[in-house]
Amino acid sequence: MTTITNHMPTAELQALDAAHHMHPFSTNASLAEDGVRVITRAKGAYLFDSEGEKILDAMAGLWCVNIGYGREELPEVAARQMRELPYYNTFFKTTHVPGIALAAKLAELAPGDLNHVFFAGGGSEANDTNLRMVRTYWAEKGQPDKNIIISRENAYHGSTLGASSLGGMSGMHAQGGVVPNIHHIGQPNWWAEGSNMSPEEFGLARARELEEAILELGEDRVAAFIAEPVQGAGGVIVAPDTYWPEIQRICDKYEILLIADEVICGFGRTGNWFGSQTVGITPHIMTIAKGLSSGYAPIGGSIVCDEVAEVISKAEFNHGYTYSGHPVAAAVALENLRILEEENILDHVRDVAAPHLKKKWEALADHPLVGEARIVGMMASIALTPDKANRAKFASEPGTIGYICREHCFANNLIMRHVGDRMIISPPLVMTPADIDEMFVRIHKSLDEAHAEIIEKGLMKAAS
Ligand code: PXG
Repeated sequence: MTTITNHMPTAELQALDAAHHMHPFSTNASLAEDGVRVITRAKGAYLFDSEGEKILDAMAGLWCVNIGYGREELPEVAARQMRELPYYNTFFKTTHVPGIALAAKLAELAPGDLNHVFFAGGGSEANDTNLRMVRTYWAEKGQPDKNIIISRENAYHGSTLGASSLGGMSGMHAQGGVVPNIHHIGQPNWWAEGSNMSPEEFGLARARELEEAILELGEDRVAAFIAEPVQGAGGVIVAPDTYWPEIQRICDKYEILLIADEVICGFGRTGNWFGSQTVGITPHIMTIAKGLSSGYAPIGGSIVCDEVAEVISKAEFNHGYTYSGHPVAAAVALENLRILEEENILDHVRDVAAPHLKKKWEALADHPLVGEARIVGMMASIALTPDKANRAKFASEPGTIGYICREHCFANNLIMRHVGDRMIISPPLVMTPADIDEMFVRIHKSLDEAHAEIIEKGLMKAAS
């Protein structure tokens, strides 16, 4: 492999970055002070930085590099497609072969009658599509007032104004406002919010908030419910077992469209092609992105069921992106799906990687800093706590302890993220047991060091 090594010294790159590059979800002034890490290349589950450090990427980039870094087939396909047809649109009575082939392949992989694909550049755009699509669906059926979408607090559905309005991140709502007619119910986060209910009771109670909201808002006003099968960016929140069957019952009873946001859960992350299959739901629309191309090219979309697609097909749908179904991104995604399928990577997840990870992950609950340890397939979280018997929160500002822990991970060349005081991972699906063992060496070291620092600073204190 040829490697670009003749880049500028790290300090110069950092200075240029600080001067000109605005980073997402960051306080850019303090980033500029601290200096960013410059990632220069990657292979398998490992990143390399401009200082030559080798870093274990337990987040698969941003939950997306499912097949791992450095697969030669994808750049080859991309180069071939760029030479043949680098770009054309699908707007005006035209189409192209990669777009056709990818839509057909997704219809084959998706469960039930999810047979139609509307492409987007990523997950946020796809959720904006969904917002317009479900409202258009009910308007076409003569119910234009059936336009409220119910979502959940602490959900993440993307960063555009539409997608972030669907999401339940209050910090995002505060910057730039929200799209009207979106209503939020509570999230099924038993550890943080279950008070003295059992997980099963709490799962039912949180699902029934959907029914209560529908009854309060009016059945004739609610168009759809959107949710991630497992909340990702919210902290890998795994709902209690009672939750999803009740959600499905309520959507069926009140004829509410169910949108499963599969941007993280899709393409093997939970051990099935889609998280909906893992949690046992039948959505009308699935949002896809990330693992669709393993992050090698930006592409997302909505996979839509026969009924919704048929109704939409009768109207002119005034919606689309320049890069909807971009031929290079579509060709790369197809090649990624071929690798996932032909190399039986889902079997590897189910039979090898996820069971190995699960055994070790659940044992983390014995660590003095760790409360619950949750895992589904290859996405997992731990809740840090000063007092696990009482599921206590820390007295410090939320996120303080998680940040300390993350800094130790970073120093130990491990990318493990924090969301508040939860630590999360979502590693490449192709991790071997040896990679996983190496990851746990770094996790244990980081947790132990974080624990020592937290004690030393007098922060091992519960909120009153
Ligand atoms: N839905 C879900 C469930 C996501 O996780 C999106 C939609 C938006 O996709 P795009 O491709 O537009 O980014 C996402 C993206 C984090 C983090 O901090 C997570 C995402 C994006 C950025 C940061 O964990 N998920």
